[in-house]
Amino acid sequence: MSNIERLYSDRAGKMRKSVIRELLKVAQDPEIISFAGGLPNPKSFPKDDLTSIATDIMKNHSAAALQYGTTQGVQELRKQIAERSLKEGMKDISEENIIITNGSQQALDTVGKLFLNPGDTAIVGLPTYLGGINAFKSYECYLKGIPLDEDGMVVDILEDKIVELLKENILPKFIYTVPTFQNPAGVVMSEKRRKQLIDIANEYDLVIIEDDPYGKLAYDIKHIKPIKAFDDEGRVIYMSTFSKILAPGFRLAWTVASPELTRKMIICKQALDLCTNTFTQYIVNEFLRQGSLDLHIMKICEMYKPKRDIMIKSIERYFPEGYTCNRPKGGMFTWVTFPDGIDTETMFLDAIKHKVAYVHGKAFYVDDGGARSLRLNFSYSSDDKIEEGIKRLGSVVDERLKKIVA
Ligand code: PMP
Ligand code: G9A
Repeated sequence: MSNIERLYSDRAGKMRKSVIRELLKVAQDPEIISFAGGLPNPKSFPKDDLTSIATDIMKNHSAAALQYGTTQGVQELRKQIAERSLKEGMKDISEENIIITNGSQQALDTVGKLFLNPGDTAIVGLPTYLGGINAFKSYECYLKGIPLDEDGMVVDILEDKIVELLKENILPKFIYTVPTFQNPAGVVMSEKRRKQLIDIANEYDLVIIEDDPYGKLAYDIKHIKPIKAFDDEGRVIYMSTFSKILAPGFRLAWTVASPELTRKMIICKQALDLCTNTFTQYIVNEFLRQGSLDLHIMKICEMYKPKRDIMIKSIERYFPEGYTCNRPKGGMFTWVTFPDGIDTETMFLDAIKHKVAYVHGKAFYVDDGGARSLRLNFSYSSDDKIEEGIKRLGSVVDERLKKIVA
């Protein structure tokens, strides 16, 4: 009889399964209306444009596009991303500051690999993206949470936390934040707080990981400057992705960082995959070169904004009183919190019986928070399914509340 488990690393024992990835299996049942995964709407994929670009690349550039590439990524694509980063206010950026990664998820893992020893501490906003938690936790670190309010991470509490940790001789390795249309809470960090965050990182000589997949999905506000735009000391690692603005199946994202950090991250990435998918880099490079991305993003926003509105209206119509819910100004998610007595994790089983899915709030916490909350994605489902799904969920909540009172 084999007992291979005894050979596993300590790290393997500490890894957590992604609740979202598990839910994707549940959501494959066509009868279930899924508000769970942060999936783009498949109708948004520009498949005709991508088909003609892919065909042309196969015909005319296959020797390079089907070959291994450099770890850092296709130079032309990095150049185009650098130009876009400059337009967003980031300073002194060229293709040398950019790495193309296999999704931002890989960038998160790379950051963990670069900074975290077993037993180290990093700081995250709470609630936060659970794929970030899982990536960092796999490096056997401790994560300390800082609460969010409607203006993003509460930086005063952050500073107190840093001081407290330093007094205990604990040096937090980095601060992880999703500042714009946050996953899961949908909030935007104010510009004032972005600047304060940079001041704090400068004062205590720390690194900030700015994870920004949703910044371009803006419905009610425009021109939000990334934190990286205020970074004069090269201590922000910015990351964004083509997953939410083009196609997650391409697995293409990028980091923007100082040359020194970029060099280090390239070495970390080499052991993971040698290089990012070359073929999809060629496709996206051409899509950008044709000037199609910004128009495409506008179309996505036109598709998602009404979905957000339908979801919020349906919540107001079908959820029993006592909940709080934000009206996100962009992104893909809204965050709902119910009165005491509701546990969204156990309620999930009832929801599945009623053929509707969400992600329970605890999944986005590193402490015992989030039990009364849940995250709802509004980009994936069709407009009529959004209303129907919220109606189903409303009756699930109603039944639960009645049981509590009884
Ligand atoms: N960060 C955040 C905040 C996300 O929401 C996601 C995907 N949902 C990712 C990173 C990973 O994105 P990808 O790997 O598809 O680029
Ligand atoms: O499918 C994934 O794991 C990416 C989606 C992330 C999310 O739902 O937050």
